[in-house]
Amino acid sequence: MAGNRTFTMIKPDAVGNGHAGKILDQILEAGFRVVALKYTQLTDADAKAFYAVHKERPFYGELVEYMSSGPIYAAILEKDNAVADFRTLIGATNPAEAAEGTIRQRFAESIAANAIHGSDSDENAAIEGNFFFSERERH
Ligand code: RTP
Ligand code: MG
Repeated sequence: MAGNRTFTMIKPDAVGNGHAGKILDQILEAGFRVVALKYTQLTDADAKAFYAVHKERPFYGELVEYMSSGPIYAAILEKDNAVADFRTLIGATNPAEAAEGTIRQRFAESIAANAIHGSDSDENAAIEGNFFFSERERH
């Protein structure tokens, strides 16, 4: 069975620090299949649109600036129970609260520069995957 899907970004801090390979390795080791992958950089407008749900939050400006500050990897991942299992794998938003061995505990610098994104619902996983990948790029 193919399982279901989530969407992730390896964020600018983790790419800049050279952690992308180790993070991808941990994702694959955890049983996720990469069904789409690209190396790209968000423009200011892209980041504003992607994070529009957070536009009233106090950290929105900082988040948009940070997410457009350098290259990222964006990917669609497949696994049974993908959304929830991936959130467990990456750990809490604040790396100081992230469980031992999670991606954020291992690689994140701070609550803002926290290494990786994971969709929070099946619906958002589909919206976010479609934001980055055309129909031809996801199978
Ligand atoms: P993500 O969407 O990136 O997977 O993270 P999340 O669900 O764990 O956290 P969310 O509440 O959706 O926040 C999105 C991203 O905004 C940044 N943030 N900064 N400075 C702050 O207090 C703060 N709070 C959140 C983080 O980069 C977070 O991942
Ligand atoms: Mg979120």
